[in-house]
Amino acid sequence: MLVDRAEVLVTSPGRNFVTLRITTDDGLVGHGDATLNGRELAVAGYLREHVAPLLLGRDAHRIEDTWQYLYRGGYWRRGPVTMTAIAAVDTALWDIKAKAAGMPLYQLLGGASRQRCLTYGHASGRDLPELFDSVRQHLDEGYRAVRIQTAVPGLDSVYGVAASSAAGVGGSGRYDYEPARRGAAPTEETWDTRAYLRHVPKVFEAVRNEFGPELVLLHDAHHRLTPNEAAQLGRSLEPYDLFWLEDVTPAENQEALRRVRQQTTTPLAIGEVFNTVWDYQHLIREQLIDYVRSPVTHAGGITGLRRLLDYAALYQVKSGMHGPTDVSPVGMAAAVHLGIAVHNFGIQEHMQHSRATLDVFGPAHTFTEGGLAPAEEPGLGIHYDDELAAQHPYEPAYLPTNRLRDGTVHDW
Ligand code: CS2
Ligand code: MG
Repeated sequence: MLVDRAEVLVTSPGRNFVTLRITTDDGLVGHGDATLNGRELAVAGYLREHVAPLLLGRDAHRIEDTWQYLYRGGYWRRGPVTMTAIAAVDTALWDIKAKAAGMPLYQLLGGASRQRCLTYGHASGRDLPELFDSVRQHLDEGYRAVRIQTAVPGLDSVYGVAASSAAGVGGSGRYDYEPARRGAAPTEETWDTRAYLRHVPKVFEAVRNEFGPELVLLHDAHHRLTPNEAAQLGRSLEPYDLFWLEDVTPAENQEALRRVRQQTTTPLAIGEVFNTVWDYQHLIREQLIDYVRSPVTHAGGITGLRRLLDYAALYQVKSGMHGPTDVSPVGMAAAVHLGIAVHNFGIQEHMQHSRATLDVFGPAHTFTEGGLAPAEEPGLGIHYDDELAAQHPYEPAYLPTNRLRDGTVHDW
């Protein structure tokens, strides 16, 4: 079963997506997500110019060999562009192998370890009434866990907070927040850590008072704090029993988490911008975190992420795969197949895609009782509509940037 074609598909139904499609000489088709938010064309170019030509004529069954060939053979290893490109090839080949075997991918990965993958949704609000409204919306839809993001008094716009309910993805009327903005350059936001640290604990107190002790709550600090500020926040949120506090500090310096871990018992999740097990080595071995956030799409695919999760399992660290709208329905399908199979599954992020996106990708996984279950058909369960995709050409879009009040560039 040889690779006959490798196509790089770019479409923009509400937001930009890059997908790799591999077709074998006996007509089997596999898809892999290659979307890197705000840098989409870098991965598309890497695949089109440097990887697709190398795949033609290769044995599609040799997934591990192809992974190593692209990782070691590419000489320049790791990093978001390379590992997203490798992820797309890997996922497409696993899709094909599962179709060749006539079974859903999770069956090939060892079968189901649970009925469904618990997910969390994105609740946000500019004020408490909006936030409560957004939480109720998620509960009405069946979510059992919600991430809480809120505006900060004195700051115009903050990560994770929809400008209004009407601003929801594809005009959904939901408080969904799409971080990437179409345009020729990034928008610029202003950040103030002290204002944020004063405000967030009060919000969680109000949410607990309103919704009680059992609702599963999460929060994303989005890489903005120093280790000591992160320790402060973790400690101030302990009374509200968070499932996790995410990306408290950039963590390029993994040791920085020691300081946070020493100061607070609030569970920590890190890694959506990490691409290989090496980015986590100390974090996992010293159990400085409780959840790894890398998605299939950015961590070298099923092969790369499964290896990372196997390492994490040795230290009782669980999965918490990144699942915003910039992980395409292909990436989400792969996450659900892997998530339902691995033992050390923790939770799956599930920000809902727009109707336009779902129409293009036709994912067959299902959301019931607050969890995602994989499609019960051979492969990943993706039905990509070329005609619809062609109606949504790529448009430049960027993630915002951040500056402190004195103009200093800060982590967004
Ligand atoms: C976020 C993302 O979902 C999350 O946890 O950190 O929304 C992130 O900002 C985007 O994926 C960036 O592309
Ligand atoms: Mg995040």
